[in-house]
Amino acid sequence: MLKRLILFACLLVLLPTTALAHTGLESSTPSDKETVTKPLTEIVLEFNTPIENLSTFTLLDKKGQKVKVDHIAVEDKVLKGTFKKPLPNGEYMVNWKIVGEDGHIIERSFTFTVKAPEEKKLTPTETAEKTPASKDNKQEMKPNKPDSTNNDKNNFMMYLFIGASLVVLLIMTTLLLRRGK
Ligand SMILES: [Cu+2]
Repeated sequence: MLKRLILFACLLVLLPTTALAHTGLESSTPSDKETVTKPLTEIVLEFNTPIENLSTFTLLDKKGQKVKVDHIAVEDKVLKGTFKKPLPNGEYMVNWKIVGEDGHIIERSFTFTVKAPEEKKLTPTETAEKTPASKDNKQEMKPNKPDSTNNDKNNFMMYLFIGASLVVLLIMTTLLLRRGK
């Protein structure tokens, strides 16, 4: 009886932790704040769990205008957008919105810059005098949603669950030990 109760209490502690491990972005190509120096025709986002088919992303340029993504596909953990033509040079923001394994909707964004040599302008002279990537171009585009908001909320809920479960466990053990004496 005692063993069973303790086992039950342990499960109480463990269950919420697994249930609350939300799906998150594992990696992306381009990655956050990356400057891509080759023609870019796809954006790939990899998550830490499989994601639902409803998952998608939008791409914005520096002015905040939507850039058309020709095709977006979800496969297991990967969300991939492809373009028929390479993206013009400039700064971009990816706003992704996915439905994770546990059914939670998670929204975040990241930025990247495309600075590929443009085919027409690529004369031998110009290739020779490649301008080094200036650093002041990188800034400006701040994600409209700070990455931390959702995470903080989720983490708080997780700690709340764990905390509550620990209290329950503690009370149960104390009661059981007392009764045993
Ligand atoms: Cu979740």
